[in-house]
Amino acid sequence: MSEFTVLNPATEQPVTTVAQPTAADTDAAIARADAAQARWRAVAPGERAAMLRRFAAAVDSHVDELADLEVAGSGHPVGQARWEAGHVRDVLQYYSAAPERLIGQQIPVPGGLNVTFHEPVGVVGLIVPWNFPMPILAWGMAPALAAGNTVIAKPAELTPLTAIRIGELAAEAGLPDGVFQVMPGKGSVVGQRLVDHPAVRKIVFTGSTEVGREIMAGCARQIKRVTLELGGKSANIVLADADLERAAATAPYAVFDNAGQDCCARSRILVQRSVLDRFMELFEPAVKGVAVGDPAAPGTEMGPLISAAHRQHVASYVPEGAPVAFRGSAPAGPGFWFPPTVLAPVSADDPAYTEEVFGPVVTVTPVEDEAEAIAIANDTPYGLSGSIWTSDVGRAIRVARAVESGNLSVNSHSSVRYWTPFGGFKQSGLGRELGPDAPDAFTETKNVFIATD
Ligand code: TAP
Repeated sequence: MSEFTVLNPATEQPVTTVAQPTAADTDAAIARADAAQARWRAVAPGERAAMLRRFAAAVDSHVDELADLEVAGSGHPVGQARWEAGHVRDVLQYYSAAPERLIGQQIPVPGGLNVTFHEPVGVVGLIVPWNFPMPILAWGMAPALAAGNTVIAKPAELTPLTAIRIGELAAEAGLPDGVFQVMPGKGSVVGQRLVDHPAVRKIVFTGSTEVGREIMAGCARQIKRVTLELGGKSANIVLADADLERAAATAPYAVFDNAGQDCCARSRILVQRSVLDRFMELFEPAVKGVAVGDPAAPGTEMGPLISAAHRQHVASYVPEGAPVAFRGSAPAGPGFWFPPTVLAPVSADDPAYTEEVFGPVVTVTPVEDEAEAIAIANDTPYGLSGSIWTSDVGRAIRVARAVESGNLSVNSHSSVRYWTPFGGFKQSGLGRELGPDAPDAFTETKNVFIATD
């Protein structure tokens, strides 16, 4: 079995090595998951709920340990990493209520009784990217398990540590053998096998649109169920009647959080021309005030990028002569650092303006009015997220309804709340995660008619 060395992105030093499973190891895990599925779905709903609550409690008592692993292995600022570990607990807790609420329907029909059941789909393959290893794992794992499925999670090769630990905590909390397994390894080996193996009945994939397209094509061969959460190029629309102080103070965090490695990053700021100068005056100190540095230090707001290769990719969007309006700071020395960078004015064909950068780079573009803001916001193959700043309630609703995007926030930058559905329009994805209906995406509706005559 080969090994992968996990690097600390803030120091470039090795953290640990992780064994890489082969395709045959993956097949063995799928066989275990398949065998466990019949037993797991037969566990009484109340008992399944109790097991998920014990799993949540186990995560809760290891929040600091999980956060430290994410700081070391992914470079996330420790405050954010603690929030992420707590989020795993909360998502498990939320969906622990689902087993006892998988309620079907009784439908009036002639000649008998008609009822529907929500049956688990079976073995679920969960393919997770490196940018939010813990939250994205939880969004698939918790509702899938609650609905009676068994789950094999494949974390990104670069960031497997927290998923491996969460897998151990599941076992310690008493989840039966084979119900939840973590298979760190290459997408081209483990991930591909999950897509190709007929015993895996559903794939939940988060990652790039490019790989997502291949996964969807692979699933199509077996009519395998698939949920996709893909890229984004979201707009932060600041209209002239907005609270400019708040809009400018919060805009850096809407794109530089997680060093911009966020599918929901509002990487295109669209500002009504009449307030552009004032917005930029306020935005500059806000960008320069972002605390970039050691992720283990409590006050840090932004850490490094995930890898040297990714930093090179992000840097390609800011070539020599790029229209840099202003930049924040970044430490010198080892680590995959890249400073918060504001580009303005940008041309309409600048790749930084048209493509997902997935790094701390934002463009600022003037718009004449509401209509132009909507047109530009929608002029992208993506449609995941976005923000609208205005003090006019009617206008906020009008713009929110017109922007082709799955998750919008008004006078805030909220995207992901586990109580509400999350997912993308257009090439940002397929299906929804989270919210009260998430377990349904892991079930098949079965209709049963019982003759009474
Ligand atoms: P990808 O390269 O697409 O990788 C995502 C996951 O897929 C990784 O676990 C990867 O494994 C695996 N994978 C790669 N090739 C595969 C294959 N042929 N078959 C099965 N699995 C395969 O993305 P990334 O670089 O990790 O993440 C960045 C991208 O993801 C960005 O474009 C971002 O927008 C998007 N993203 C979207 C969202 C949402 S919620 N919409 C959230 C996070 C990220 P390896 O680690 O071995 O490559």
